[in-house]
Amino acid sequence: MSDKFTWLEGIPVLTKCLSPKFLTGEWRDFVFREDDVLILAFPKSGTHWMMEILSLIRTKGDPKWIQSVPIWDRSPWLEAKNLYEALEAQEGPRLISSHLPIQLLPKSLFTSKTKIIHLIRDPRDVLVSGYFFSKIFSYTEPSASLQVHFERFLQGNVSYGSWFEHTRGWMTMRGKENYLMLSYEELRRDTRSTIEKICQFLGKTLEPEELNSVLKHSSFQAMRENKMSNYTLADGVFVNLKNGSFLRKGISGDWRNHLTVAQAEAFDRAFQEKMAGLPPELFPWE
Ligand code: PPS
Repeated sequence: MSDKFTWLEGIPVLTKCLSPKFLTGEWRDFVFREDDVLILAFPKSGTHWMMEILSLIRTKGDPKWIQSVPIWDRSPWLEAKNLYEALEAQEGPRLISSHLPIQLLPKSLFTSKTKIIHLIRDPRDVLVSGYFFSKIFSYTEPSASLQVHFERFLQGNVSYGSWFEHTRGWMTMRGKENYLMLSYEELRRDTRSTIEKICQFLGKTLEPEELNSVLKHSSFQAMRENKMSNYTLADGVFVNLKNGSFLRKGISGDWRNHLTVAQAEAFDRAFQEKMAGLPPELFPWE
């Protein structure tokens, strides 16, 4: 792991992406509010999809907001440069995004009623998505090969550390009233019901045509075409889109097209070992 990373309590996070407040320790004083909604996901788990859905639920399906304001301003990253400062100044209700592991969240989160939506995804798809993302991301070197990326992922030597520890950590929140765990897989399988579940958790009601509009404007195709969400605004700065798309494939199970049988078996063994003791039904993929 290169010096492009800052180690926050043992977790590697890209220095260029971090708010200076994370370097000085001031992040610990960030105050969560009870009307905040926090989207929490390990990188490449569908965070932006959830950001788009929550933006659209907020506007009752009206696409004006998502088509005029960049996604990172609608749901700023807690840990990111500039956005942290913007969040502190923002009037509520705020949508906040983060990839941080639970131990790096400001303590105020755990005494507030902030609603937390934790999105998980089959880690094999997270790994593959992250490998392709490394080819378009300007702040890191592309992974030399999928095998190199595979090994780094299993060792937790990727941005935000170990998927396994990250997931186990956030899952300790299960059973708390203000915590909802969802999977990318259920969101793909039955987007409508999952959005209804989100609305129920947030205490929001949508009319049928409003729900239809949320579905329509948060679809993979719609997001790919929305320049406020597809990162074309950050092309040449944060990403190099000549090497691929930010919204790449948007499917479940793409790992089958990329991992060898030996890699898939090794992954399976690591998963069984690292996630031992957790109910298998928490992980709705095969
Ligand atoms: S990031 O950069 O870490 O915040 O990435 P993140 O947003 O968490 O995850 C990116 C993957 O989510 C897919 N995506 C979607 N899938 C289905 N439908 C919609 N609307 C959607 N929006 C984003 C995106 O394509 C990345 O997955 P891959 O497998 O690479 O396509």
